[in-house]
Amino acid sequence: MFKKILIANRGEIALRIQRACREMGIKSVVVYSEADREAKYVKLADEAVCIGPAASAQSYLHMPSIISAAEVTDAEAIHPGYGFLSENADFAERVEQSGFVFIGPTPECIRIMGDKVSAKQAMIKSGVPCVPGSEGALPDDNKEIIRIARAIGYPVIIKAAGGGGGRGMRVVHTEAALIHAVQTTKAEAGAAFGNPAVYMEKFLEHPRHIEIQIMADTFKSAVWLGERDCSMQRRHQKIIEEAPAPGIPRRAIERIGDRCAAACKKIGYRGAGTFEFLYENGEFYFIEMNTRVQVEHPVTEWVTGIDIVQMQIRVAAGEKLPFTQKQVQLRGHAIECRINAEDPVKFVPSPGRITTWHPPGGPGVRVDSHIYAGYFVPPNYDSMIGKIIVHGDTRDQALARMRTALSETVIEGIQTNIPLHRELMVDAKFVEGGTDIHYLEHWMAARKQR
Ligand code: MV4
Repeated sequence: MFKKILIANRGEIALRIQRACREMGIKSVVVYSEADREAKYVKLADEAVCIGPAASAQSYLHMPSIISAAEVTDAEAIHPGYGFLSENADFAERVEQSGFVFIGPTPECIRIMGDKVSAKQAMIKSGVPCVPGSEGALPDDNKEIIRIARAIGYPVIIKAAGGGGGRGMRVVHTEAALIHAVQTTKAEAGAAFGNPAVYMEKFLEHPRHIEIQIMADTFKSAVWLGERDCSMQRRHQKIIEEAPAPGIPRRAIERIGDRCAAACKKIGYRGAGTFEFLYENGEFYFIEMNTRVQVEHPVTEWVTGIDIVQMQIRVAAGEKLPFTQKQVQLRGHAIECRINAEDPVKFVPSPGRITTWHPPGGPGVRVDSHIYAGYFVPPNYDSMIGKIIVHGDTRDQALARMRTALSETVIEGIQTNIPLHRELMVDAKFVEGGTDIHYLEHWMAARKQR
């Protein structure tokens, strides 16, 4: 096992990784920007290295500074967390070329999944069902593009190969709008991702976002750890996640989970990963794969009893997965609410100093957060400041526990989205379960009317 790991991230996930290291007897080095210098999790680490100014481009995204920090502290491995450099294949490559272990999949796997066209082709080859669409990138010939759209049937969606997570997409409802939409999406993709390639899919109008967590070792073992329902989102930012997904037959989930695990073996995947699906009319359609640990990993940890971050570290150190698919048993129900420092109505960020922090507690409540009374939320990064996760024997018990947890939580000095979560936890349709990806935005539009 590693003696020392460098954590190339900040905030709650840096603290989460640090906790995993401490539990495993591994020393941790945290890197920090000038904006994070005073944060308690930085002081709590065994070692801390300043890697530059507040701006991410000059610190958490600056590869030479991070690799130098690993060199001067004699770390053996680098954990990238989520966001920042976590899905940057060039970074993974430079980490390995500098003699460190990258805690994640190979640069080749990251690269394949980063290009959404090659990711989809890899999935089709591995037997994972995908949204019907173009075979690979769209050709230049307009007649051919029109023919492809007719074969798929309107509405269609044009997506950038270099996009993902909702960036670089355009829905097209009629043939009259098609060519202009393709050209515009290509131009934007070229400018934003340095890759003008786009592809086309049937546009699904009312899907749910269901994802499968997988974990693979370097000994050809790969397992899936259940699903998460992440449909409650706004502008591609998830705010509530839960496991299991309400109302989806277990057999259907098991079929798709087994396909994901088989695909991992086929492509030589290593570490933690997530297959994202759209789920509509009883069918799963692959859209993207994430090659990192995700914000919402705790809900899976709680229903499986598996520590995903520890498992990432073990697999990266060359250990075998200590369990088989049969030994993965799901128990109860978990729900996560992401706590953002933002105006609960207008959603504008609300950075500043937290004066009061009273976290919730009691049976079945977990809080993953780096905040404390006196903590300054910097304006330079994502507004998520932590997560409240609850578990119960049933979904109803988990919901009750989340309502209690949210009622106990006090954050003063900044605005947060906790009032929004309190409303959603008693919303009839959410309580019923199974709302689609558009539900929250429609709900908010209706709330505005009131
Ligand atoms: C889609 C889709 C409907 N049909 N693809 C948005 C993020 C990116 N991961 C893929 N996205 C979508 N792809 C087809 N063929 C609808 C979305 C989508 C979405 C997906 C997941 C979660 C939230 C979403 C919000 C709007 C659109």
